[in-house]
Amino acid sequence: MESTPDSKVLLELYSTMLLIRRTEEKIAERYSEQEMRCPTHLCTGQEAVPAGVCLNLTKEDNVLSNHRAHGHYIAKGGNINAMIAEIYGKETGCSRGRGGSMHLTDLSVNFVASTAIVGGTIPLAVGTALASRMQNKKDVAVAFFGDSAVEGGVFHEALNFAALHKLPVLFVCENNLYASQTHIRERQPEREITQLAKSQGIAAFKEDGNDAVAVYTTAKKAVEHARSGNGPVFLEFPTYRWLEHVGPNDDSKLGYRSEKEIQEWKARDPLERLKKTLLENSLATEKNLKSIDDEAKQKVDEAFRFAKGSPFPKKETLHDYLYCNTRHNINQYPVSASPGKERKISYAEAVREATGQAMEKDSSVFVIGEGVPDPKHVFGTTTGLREKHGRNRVLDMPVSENGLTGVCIGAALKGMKPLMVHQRMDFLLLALDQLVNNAAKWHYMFGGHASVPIVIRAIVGQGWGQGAQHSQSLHSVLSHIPGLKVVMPSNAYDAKGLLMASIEDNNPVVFIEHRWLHNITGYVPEEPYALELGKAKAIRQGNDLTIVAASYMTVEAVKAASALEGKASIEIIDLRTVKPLDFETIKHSVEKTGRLLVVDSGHYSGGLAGDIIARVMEQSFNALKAAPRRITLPDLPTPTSPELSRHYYPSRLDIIKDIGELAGLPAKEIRAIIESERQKMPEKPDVPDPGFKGPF
Ligand SMILES: Cc1ncc(C[n+]2csc(CCOP(=O)(O)OP(=O)(O)O)c2C)c(N)n1
Ligand SMILES: [Mg+2]
Repeated sequence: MESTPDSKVLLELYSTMLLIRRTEEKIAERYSEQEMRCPTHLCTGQEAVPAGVCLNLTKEDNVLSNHRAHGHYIAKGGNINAMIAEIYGKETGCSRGRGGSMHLTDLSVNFVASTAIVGGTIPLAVGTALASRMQNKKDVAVAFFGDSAVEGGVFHEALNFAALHKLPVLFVCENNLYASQTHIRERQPEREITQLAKSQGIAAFKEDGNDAVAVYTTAKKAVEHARSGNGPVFLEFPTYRWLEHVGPNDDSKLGYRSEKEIQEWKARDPLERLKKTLLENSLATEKNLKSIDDEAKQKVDEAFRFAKGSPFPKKETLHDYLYCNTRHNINQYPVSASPGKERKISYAEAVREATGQAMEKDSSVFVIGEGVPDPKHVFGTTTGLREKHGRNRVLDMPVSENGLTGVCIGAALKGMKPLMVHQRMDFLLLALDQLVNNAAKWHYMFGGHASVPIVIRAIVGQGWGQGAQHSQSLHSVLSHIPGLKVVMPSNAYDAKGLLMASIEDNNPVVFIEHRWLHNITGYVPEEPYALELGKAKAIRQGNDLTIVAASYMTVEAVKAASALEGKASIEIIDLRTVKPLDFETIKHSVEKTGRLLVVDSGHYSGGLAGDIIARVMEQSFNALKAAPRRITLPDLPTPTSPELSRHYYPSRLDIIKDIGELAGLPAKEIRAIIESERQKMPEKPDVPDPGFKGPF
């Protein structure tokens, strides 16, 4: 039999639970006034779990939660005035009114975040634990989630990684039997949820979630286990929410759960149970408990007064907190500087050198990715890094793209700088949830309170039979997402400078490398340097026509322009970063030349090329001498047959043809130039550069 915690602990448990209860009651009471205008998931009936778990934590321990977060926030010591102000959408809210009830944060007590995507913060909690480990700290992390979260892949990915690295994490499942209005038996087979964790080698326990003392004592042992370096623990606490899934109302008439069931659970009210224990054991008097209640009510009243009296964010601040500032510590090369002439290395070597130098300069940088330390070293871009920087900073990765992106985000939130590597951009698609819902949103959604300095390298493996799932160039998809930066260097010099800048940047950056560029050499200074993100570069000056290109298509554009030397004066703008887009440089060039050809390695519809042309039409229409054109991939998945690929991938030949038509050059001459260029191209036309030696 467990020894009962002392009266101080029990009274603390009671006052936290009561504060949560009174807060939720007041929200419910005021909700219909329509002053709180965001979805609000109340936890009335479930108070024992947050109170019992969090009472075992230190201020430094990290807590992450889900949509039903008020209890966790309060129990971790979050500022209740700021929480209510957040629900009211006020500037004084904990996320400055940008997040609402589902996006609470209070970093002063390491309540890291709550979010609206089921399961979404579980890997982040694991990431904060990874950061603690890397920083030699003793903090534990807690992920609170509901019973439906165990149905999602990211849950299993997070548990797998936490178990693999024996990270100090508590996975706390509040099993209230329902996901919205759907009973657990409609969603899960008849087995214990704890089995899921046990099968991953994780210690797992189930305890009555309406018994605050049981929750407290179970969590206490779990926290000790994790803090002592014995790895993660999974806790399931069956409990019950009294009110509707979202909103302030009783929903007993909706029909998805019976009145009898609700009444049975209400009879097991965790507050009443603890009150009974306190009184029966003479640990408190009715008077003591009344004064705790009065204090809770006072705090809640004050929080509502504060929230109602606070101002809304000013409309001028709508655009604030999209990106956070970065102060670069390494040399900033002006974009116009000519690169060092002393040494030529390949694009892949430039990426490796940038990574190694960033790791030397900043001990918070670590590299993680499938195959990063394996003998192929992600095509030579990570060779030697593990030997130099060790296993703790150069990690191989389970094949869990979404979960591990979440882990990296969590680590980034706690001061680490993860560099994640995907051998194929297609695999990044599995991580869109974490990348788009979390990394991209975080700074804005939490009112600028936190940033996610994460770099994700994604290699585009076009050609050589890569096929539909090993070749996609999805920069347009990513560019659509506010909050991300998307970088696409075309040469070794830019690759090094832009990667170093990306690693220093405090925002999430996707760094896209075209596989065909990896073996191309260029002049690269040996010392560390950073090139400004968001700045395009005119890499060739001209007056007749502007080509806008990025990544590998810049190479093709240069070859086309060289073939037309003396026939047309062509300016080439290498975008280098496609989000944020340096439209000013494009505009300036097009207003000079009057003709525009955009050459893009993405698809035709909804793409970067169409976006650039639309902006030119909007802003520089009168300067145009001809309708702008674009060369893109067709709107088709990639075929593998070399014969089909030849017609699928555009090349310098297509560029020459379009330039000829746009600039009104004699068709016969253009045909002759195309023919002569065709002779120079490699035998297998889907392998465009002789330096390219196949995919591996
Ligand atoms: C990935 C995802 N799918 C669907 C939803 C819609 N949704 C919001 S809450 C919820 C149910 C959550 O149930 P549970 O995890 O058991 O937590 P509870 O609400 O019971 O506390 C669902 C499905 C979502 N937010 N995220
Ligand atoms: Mg539930």
